[in-house]
Amino acid sequence: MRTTVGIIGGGPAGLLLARLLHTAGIDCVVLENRTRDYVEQRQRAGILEQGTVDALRACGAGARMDAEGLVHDGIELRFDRQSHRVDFPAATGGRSVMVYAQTEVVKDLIALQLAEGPPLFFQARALAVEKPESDRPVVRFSHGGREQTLECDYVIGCDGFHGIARAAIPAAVRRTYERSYPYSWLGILADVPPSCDELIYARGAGGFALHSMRSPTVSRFYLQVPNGTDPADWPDERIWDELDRRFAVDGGRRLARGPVTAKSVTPMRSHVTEPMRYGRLFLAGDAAHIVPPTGAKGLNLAVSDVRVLARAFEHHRRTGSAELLDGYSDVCLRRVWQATRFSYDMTTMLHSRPDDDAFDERVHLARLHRLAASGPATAELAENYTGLPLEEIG
Ligand code: RFL
Ligand code: PHB
Repeated sequence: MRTTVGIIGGGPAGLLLARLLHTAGIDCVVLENRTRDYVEQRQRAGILEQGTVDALRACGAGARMDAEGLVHDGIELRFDRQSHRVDFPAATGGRSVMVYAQTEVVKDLIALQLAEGPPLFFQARALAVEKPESDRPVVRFSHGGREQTLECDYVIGCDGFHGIARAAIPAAVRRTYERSYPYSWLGILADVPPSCDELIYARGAGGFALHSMRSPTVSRFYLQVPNGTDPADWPDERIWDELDRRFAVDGGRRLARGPVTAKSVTPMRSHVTEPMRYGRLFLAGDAAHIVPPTGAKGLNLAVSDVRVLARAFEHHRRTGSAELLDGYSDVCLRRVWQATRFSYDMTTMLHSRPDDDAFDERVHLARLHRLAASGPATAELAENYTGLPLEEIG
């Protein structure tokens, strides 16, 4: 098989890139390891930045998002048994976010791609990227029980944190920066209307908790738990009791409870690989970087990477200049490090480390009080949460 751009991975990064290239008239092929059903059901992100929303609309994937997504103009911070609202439009000159699940974004992009192209193969597992430094890199993959090759002008690794593309950058060139955190998130989905209008991020007794939502009838919750936690140790009643404890505010009400339909534990990690390009191999999304989910940045970073990349391919096709392709890694990494810093700050401020003492606790609370009380501190959170504009990262 032969194509211009070979894309490994049919998650949000790979699917959106394929759509953007297709609308720019550049041919590509997507290889996805899993089945369509698996990819569409994988529970992950829920918050789309303004720029992500705009990009989905612009490429024709915004109709259901606009009909079913929930526009949110703020979040609530809870600590010290009190709640404080962060008003996004007031702090950012009008920006907001959209609550629309990653599962739905992926369904919309897959439906478009199967209807209009370019080719998308499920259960096609990339095995290796060969000759990335040459003009004709090759992806070796297995599909339909046999090994095949995809010859490309360019290869894009959109294959997530556990993919194979990153390893094709020689170790002598590749640098990684990592931080793991001494806690994980227990995430649940529940068939119950949300007990709030906006997301609640809480630093409560016993640690962090987050109240999010998927729709007017489905709620999503996360609880900080120790690393290595087995979800089986958290029966539903224990989860609801702990959520009530962590969200408790003076004069507040208990959460509405309902059937828990999914339960899983996610470790927290920061990881950045540099550079994001080697020869004709480019990395995008989780293949190049992971952030802890506290800042809701992972999916949005994947989207901004592929927007930058699609623009560079389109510019190359129109002008013959490789200037934007050459700048891809530097442009993306500036944004990636801003999101890494923001996610790190949100995570450390809102979680309790097992070794925190009373001094640490007071410092974390002081940071939160400052955030709630100061215009510039609030604006800093709001600008990062709603998403820094693509062009304005220095
Ligand atoms: P994905 O989604 O991991 O997709 C990679 C795809 O590549 C496939 N693949 C291969 N295909 C072929 N050959 C191979 N050898 C392959 N190896 C892998 C995989 O099957 C998969 O389909 O990466 P992508 O596209 O870069 O997208 C990144 C996002 O999925 C991720 O950053 C977010 O989910 C992170 N995240 C959040 N991001 C946000 O922006 N807002 C949020 O509110 C948010 N909440 C979250 C999150 C992630 C979470 N978890 C579970 C880590 C909440 C959680 C709990
Ligand atoms: C989610 O709804 O899954 C979600 C929302 C906000 C986050 C992380 C996850 O920061």
